[in-house]
Amino acid sequence: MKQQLITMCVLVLLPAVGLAAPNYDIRKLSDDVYHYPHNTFQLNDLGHVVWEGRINDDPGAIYLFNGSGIETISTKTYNHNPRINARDEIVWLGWDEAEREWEVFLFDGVTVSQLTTNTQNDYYAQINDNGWVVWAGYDGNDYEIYLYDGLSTRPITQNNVYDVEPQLNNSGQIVWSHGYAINSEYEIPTLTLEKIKFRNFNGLQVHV
Ligand SMILES: [Ca+2]
Ligand SMILES: [Ca+2]
Repeated sequence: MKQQLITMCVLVLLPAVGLAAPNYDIRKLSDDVYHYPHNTFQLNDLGHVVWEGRINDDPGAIYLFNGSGIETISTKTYNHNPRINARDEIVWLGWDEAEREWEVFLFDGVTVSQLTTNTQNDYYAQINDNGWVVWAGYDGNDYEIYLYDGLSTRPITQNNVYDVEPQLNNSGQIVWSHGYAINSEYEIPTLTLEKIKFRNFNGLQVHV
């Protein structure tokens, strides 16, 4: 699949003077943003931006524009898909080279911690403004939804079908794609195909 580099910019709307047209301040943040396959950057309500940069030819470092400067949150290679909340807390996926699978990492504004330590893939990490994190993790049989509430992690699902693509809001509600049984004829060749197939089967479920 084609890989694409884009330039990361942030636009700030400045107060208009009199009847003059609004002024815009466009600031270039980076020209090495990794844009594959998608969701490699995000803007929060503070006007701060997180993105996934590159180390050599690999996707890698996680960067944060904090309104005045750029912070390097992680320089580990193969970091991916950072998400930021309104408190500048960030989650992303980091590649575990030893086990060759993805883990979930959290930056709480001060330090980086690892929310998963297993030998299976974890995907789709999302964070709300309370610092709660959800993701989908493979349990050796199928995917389940997990929630970290700032103190501990617990499974939200426990079944024999694929549960993926979780999102959560600031009330702690979670929505995710609830897929087909593991004995289905379908495999999971890529994440892109996975999304389409799941939605064509059983639609969405909401956990309140
Ligand atoms: Ca993992
Ligand atoms: Ca499941």
